[in-house]
Amino acid sequence: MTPVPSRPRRALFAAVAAAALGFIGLAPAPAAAQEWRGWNIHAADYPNGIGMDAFARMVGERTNNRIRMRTFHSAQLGQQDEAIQQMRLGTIDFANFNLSPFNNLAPSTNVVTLPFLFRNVAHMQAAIDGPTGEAIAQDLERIGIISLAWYDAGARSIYTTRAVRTPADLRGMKIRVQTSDLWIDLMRALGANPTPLPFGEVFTSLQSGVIDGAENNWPSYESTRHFEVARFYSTTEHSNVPEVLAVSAQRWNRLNAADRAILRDAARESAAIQRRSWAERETVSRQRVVAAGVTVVEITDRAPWAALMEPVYAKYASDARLAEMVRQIRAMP
Ligand code: BDP
Repeated sequence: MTPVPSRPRRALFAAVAAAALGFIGLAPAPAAAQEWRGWNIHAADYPNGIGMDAFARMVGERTNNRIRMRTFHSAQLGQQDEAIQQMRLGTIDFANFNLSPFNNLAPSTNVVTLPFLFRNVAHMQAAIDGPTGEAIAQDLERIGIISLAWYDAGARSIYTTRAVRTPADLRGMKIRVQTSDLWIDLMRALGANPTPLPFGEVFTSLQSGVIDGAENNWPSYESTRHFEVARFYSTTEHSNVPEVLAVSAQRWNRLNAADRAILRDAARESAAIQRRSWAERETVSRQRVVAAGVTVVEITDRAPWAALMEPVYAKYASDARLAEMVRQIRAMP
């Protein structure tokens, strides 16, 4: 006869059984769980941070936490150039990058960086969501970076410590640029003295007078507080270079087709979230800096600026493949 467990023993038995069932039923198999580290240059509440966190959450939910993603915001894992190297080595698993730091590594990224190419953000989005984006994704894959979706970065304009109304006003001014040959030549063609620096060094460099200005969109100008030290924002809107939400090929190559589809879908959905948040933040950022007393120099006639860009096109868009990409972008309705 099987002895019936006494009351306390029955309770213990039930508790152990429940714990075992709970473990089997709820906890993910520990061996299969992956921890992914994400890099973000911006703060968590910036549109890109909001997009990346949404991406991570969706991937976690849809893989039952087999893929657990955590984004390290505010450049905790280093500046952009280092983060790109780390992605290629596989020590960072996913990230949101601006495409300009790829200019020297992936030729087609030069096309979307080119000055005064896109008529507006809608034009840029149509290009990057179409064949232009596919060409860039191919080039990035060759250097170990898998593009999943494209994030907005608005239009970039020049901001300075004294008012700039015409290219002549820029002559000899030290203007910070991202680390890219195209950016150096672009600033030179405008008559300025280009100074490549990591994003995180711009504030102190403005403060100490190492540079006289930089260029960026409204949200970056505001969130970095650069507006406190460079009080003039000239709406040159010279580049609409977009951004990528990407994963390391090291990780990607080990994923099965089903998980790849989960990541792609989540990335696209996160881009829709980022773009909505971007549109709102552009307005808010502009209002904030104006309220803080920044002088906005409205550039209404961009023709004199665009006219100076001819050498940049000659150098970066003359190769047959890139010239064709430019032609197709210009021909878009
Ligand atoms: C911001 C981009 C960021 C760049 C930064 C820069 O979102 O990725 O690092 O500009 O100018 O708009 O370095």
